Amino acid sequence: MTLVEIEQLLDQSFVAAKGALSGARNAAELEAARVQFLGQKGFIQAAKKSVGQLTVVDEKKRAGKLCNDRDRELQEAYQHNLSRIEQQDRAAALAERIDVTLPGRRSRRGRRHPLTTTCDDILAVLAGLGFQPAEGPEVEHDFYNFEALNMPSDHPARDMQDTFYVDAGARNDVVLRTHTSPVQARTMLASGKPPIRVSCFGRVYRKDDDPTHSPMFHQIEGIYVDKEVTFADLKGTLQLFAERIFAPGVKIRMRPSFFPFTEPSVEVDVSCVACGGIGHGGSSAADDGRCRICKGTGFLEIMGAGMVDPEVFRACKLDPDAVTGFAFGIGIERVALLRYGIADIRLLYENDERFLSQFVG
Ligand code: 2NL
Repeated sequence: MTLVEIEQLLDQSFVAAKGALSGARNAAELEAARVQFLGQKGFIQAAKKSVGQLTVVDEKKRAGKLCNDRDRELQEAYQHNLSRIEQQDRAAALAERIDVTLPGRRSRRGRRHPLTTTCDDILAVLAGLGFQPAEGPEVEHDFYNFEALNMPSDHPARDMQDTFYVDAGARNDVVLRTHTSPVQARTMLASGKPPIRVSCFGRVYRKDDDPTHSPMFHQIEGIYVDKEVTFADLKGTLQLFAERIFAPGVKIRMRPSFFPFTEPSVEVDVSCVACGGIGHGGSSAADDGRCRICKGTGFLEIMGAGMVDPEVFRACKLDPDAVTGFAFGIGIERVALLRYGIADIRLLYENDERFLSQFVG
């Protein structure tokens, strides 16, 4: 290269090099520019090599000085920008640092849903009486949901109006369980050997939808099967159950009723928790003086119960001449509404934080 060519090279590349070294926005960009322009393969090094090949001493001096001037200026631009980027990175790191002296953010504690609390409490009382908790499928066969429970195919409770049928291809005998009884039927069939004492809980489904009925609700059923289980055993069990769920001293009352799976069948009431069974006066009295919880009757219906029907034992492969048993079914929503004085069942399903936060459970 001639002197003129070296000068041209230094002039042409200088502007781009200075722009890149001064304009790099971060450490990576700056390093790339340094390698490109100031590195071994950069134009400064190329120019310096050519200077060594010049033969005229005067030209060599001039070209050498120009090389060194350009080199120094670019090194300065590099150093200047490097300091700026380092400063910028330190500031960013500082901004991210955690101030351990700041007060912590309080995370709000969740609580159990009133239905969960009610269900857990009922299961705990039943466990204390020897009932083992059991669960089963919510999508059930007609056999376990109806047939095994003495509800043959022409039984009105199977009516399309009450039961959700599941589209199961060729089969037309798959339902959403309408009660938790199929779990007991399965338990009897699986165990085959009394004593059997289980509590079955979970979601059940019926084609109901109005202010007091939801198409999905929760049930707990209990069954006790053994030699010589009597109606007196049922009564004693339910008396103890009511006292533990509501309060010591509550009375229970049985009224004749009908269920396909029990004979005899009863409806079970407890004395009203609001008026103490009197039916009027006190803090629960409405304008007409009658208790607004029990509507003046002094009692609240909480469950259905009865002695297991012999036909149920037969369907579940137990000998009705050898064993007897009692069973009962509780609607959990109804008990929760009574316990907490909740007026509308829909509040239990809306998950409104303002409602749920009132329950300590
Ligand atoms: C109600 C009535 C009841 C049963 C459920 C039952 C289960 C088997 C055999 C016999 Cl496997 N009975 N369950 C018995 C009587 C009443 O529930 O109104 N529940 C909310």
